[in-house]
Amino acid sequence: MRKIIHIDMDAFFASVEQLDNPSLVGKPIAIGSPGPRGVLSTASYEARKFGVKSAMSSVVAAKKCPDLIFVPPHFERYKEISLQIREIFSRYTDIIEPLSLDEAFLDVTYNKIGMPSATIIAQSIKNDIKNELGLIASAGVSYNKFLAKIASDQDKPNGLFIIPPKEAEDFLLHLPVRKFFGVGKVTAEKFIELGIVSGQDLRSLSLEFLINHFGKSGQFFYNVCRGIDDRPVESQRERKSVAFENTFERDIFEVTSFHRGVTEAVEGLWRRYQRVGKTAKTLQLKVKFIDFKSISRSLTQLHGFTSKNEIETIAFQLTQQVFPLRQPVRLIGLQLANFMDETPKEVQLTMEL
Ligand code: TTP
Ligand code: MG
Repeated sequence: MRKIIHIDMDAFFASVEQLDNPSLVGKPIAIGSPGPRGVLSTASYEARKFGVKSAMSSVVAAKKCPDLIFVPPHFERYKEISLQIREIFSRYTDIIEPLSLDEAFLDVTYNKIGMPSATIIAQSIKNDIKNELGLIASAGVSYNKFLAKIASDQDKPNGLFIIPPKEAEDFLLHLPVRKFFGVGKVTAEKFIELGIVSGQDLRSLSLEFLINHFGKSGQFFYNVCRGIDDRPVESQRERKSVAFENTFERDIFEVTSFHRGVTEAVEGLWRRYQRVGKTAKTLQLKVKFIDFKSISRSLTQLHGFTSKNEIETIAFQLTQQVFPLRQPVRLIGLQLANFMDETPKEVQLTMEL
């Protein structure tokens, strides 16, 4: 039986800003621009009480929380702290798989301090992060990645949640499927359509049914709702790309809907890109048609993509290359790849004041 820890920092960007500017401590703050097109990266827990959260438009956020303080992001600083957090992890194990700047899986089955309890290690990591960096992390502990990831989210902020093997089954039966790691918006909607709400509902379905409805992910869902996930924590794995795909409920054919789809994909991609902490040089547009055939167009710029506007401009240039459409489209995807080796340039949110 393995011992896996998932660590996820609390309100990461916002907490770093509060750390660096004590006048923001205890206040509702949001990372992003207050302008009409601004979208929040995240918000402090003080702001979340008002319903303010990641990916919310700044205008909506300001309505929910009139005292909200907008703070521009400092990506270089988040990256620096992220490396310091990884140094702390490396005191306990070398099997570390970072998922983004603020979260990582650790396999501590065999660890550097010879500690048999993964819970004590998780507590110790949380203490190190608090004492040395002044930041709060939440931790999840279990026997596989899927459960550890869900566990770290259970008790936020400042959480430490353990799912022991004998409790996993019961825990999963009561878990809403939208909390299952790997369930995006489209899958969640599909689950709802099929009347699948809880882990228990999912468990009542046959492998055949799941594969028919969810393709390759069917096998994954079949396993994880039974607490089975054998994926190793991969320390060597380096992120090669970041992507966002938009599948449409109705196939689209005309330019306006296509453009709307691209704009949404840019928004989604930018949200993910900000968390990666690297600068990519290549943007690729993928279009999948109703016959499931796809085409892609890409563009490489040597100085890399550092703003949402830039991604949007190039995405629309690539869009021109796929028109006229030969048949209706069911999916639009955007991907950034070809990361720069050197320290990334400061990625900046376009300030729309
Ligand atoms: P998260 O771990 O999802 O969020 P969080 O750390 O702010 O809050 P918590 O974990 O306590 O719920 O993401 C980590 C950072 O990634 C977050 O601080 C900002 C950035 N981010 C975005 O820029 N856009 C997004 O949509 C999300 C979800 C995160
Ligand atoms: Mg976090």
